[in-house]
Amino acid sequence: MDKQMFEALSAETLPAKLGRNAALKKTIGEDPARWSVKEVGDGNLNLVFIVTGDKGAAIVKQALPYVRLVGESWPLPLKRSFFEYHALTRQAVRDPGMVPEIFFFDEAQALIVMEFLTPHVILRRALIDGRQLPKIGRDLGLFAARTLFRGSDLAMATRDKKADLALFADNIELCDITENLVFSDPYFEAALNRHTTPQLDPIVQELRADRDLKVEAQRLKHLFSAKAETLCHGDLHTGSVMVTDDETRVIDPEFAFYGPISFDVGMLLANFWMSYFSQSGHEREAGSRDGMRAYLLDTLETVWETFRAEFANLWRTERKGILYQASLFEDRNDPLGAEQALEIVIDEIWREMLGFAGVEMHRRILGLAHNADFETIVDPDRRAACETKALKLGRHLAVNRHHIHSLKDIRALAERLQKETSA
Ligand code: SR1
Ligand code: MG
Repeated sequence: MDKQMFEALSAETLPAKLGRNAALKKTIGEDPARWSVKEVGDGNLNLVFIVTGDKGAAIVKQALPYVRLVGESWPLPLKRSFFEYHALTRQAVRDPGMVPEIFFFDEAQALIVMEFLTPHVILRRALIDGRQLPKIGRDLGLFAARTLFRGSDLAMATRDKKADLALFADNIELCDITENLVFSDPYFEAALNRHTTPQLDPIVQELRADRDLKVEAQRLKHLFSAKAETLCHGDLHTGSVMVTDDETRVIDPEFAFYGPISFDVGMLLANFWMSYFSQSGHEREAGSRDGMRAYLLDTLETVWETFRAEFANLWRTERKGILYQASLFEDRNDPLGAEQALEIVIDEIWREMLGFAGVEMHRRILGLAHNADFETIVDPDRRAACETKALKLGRHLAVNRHHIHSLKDIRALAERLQKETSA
């Protein structure tokens, strides 16, 4: 392909345009005339092709110069592909085996050729179908702890951290999307907002008039924009995870940026809580998804407990970066000092994580980018009843996060909300 001029691929043009690509030929077969190509992108931004040949298959992911969900009226730079590539290479080192293998990257064409994960499915789809995946809680907890600890000032030397911070600082437009879509738009009449109407109108009014909530949302936005403590995935929801019963893989880190350790964890847990409240919109008869609901709450507890335990393990074994040097604690025969600091750091992550989870639940129901958990509930009354419960829990998490001490307490509230019959 022409190295300079960006050209968007199509299923028809791909074999001719990439027919001489060595990585693709090696993976799927030498003869492009025998390749079959299917465009499968169902995300908000990019083209995704499955290319199959005599030898196998690969994914070709290409960024478009605009937001696919909205169209050409919302331009978006191609460089997000560069950040996705660099985030994937770092995650592959920090938690081996958890992200797809990259075969080829072309910056000018904003194109990544990567491993085709099969028979994996998107975790969000599996949860909508009521599937209970046994490994995801532990795998995702480990992934979050390893990538977030190892990408932070706790593990990195100052030169490496600053260089990486500078590299990812240019992911401006995608951070701008999150700053607006997650932390501000849901709380006023932003042009692209939508919600289930008229059913949610009263609660939407209430949330937009909620001063405490708006202040908390802005404090969280402040953390997002100013607390550059680690390389975050940036969009870690259940649509960014692919699963089988035995394997978990994390995809799509194009929103990668240096931000709070708590951000990815909060986003992820929010998506399990939303799945929890959406289950009654998918069950054939009342109560038939009780087991699934319990599984989701158990799983999010496993994510958090695994994250916390692995973070503590890395704190004790890999804390060689800028912060909380061993020379102040362990090396001076004061390991308890390091433990005291660990407790404070984890507590701060916990309180921030709850807030990020709260606003993520709001924006997926009130903003531009909704999620399939709720969107696939066809009956609007039923959908609104599920969404209302998630909005209430989101408000509680965002506003009361400094006074919530355990996931057990949140579980009790979620179960109580679930039992409420009316919207
Ligand atoms: C305009 S982009 C909307 C959303 O899609 C991505 O997956 C991110 O979650 C973003 O907020
Ligand atoms: Mg994505």
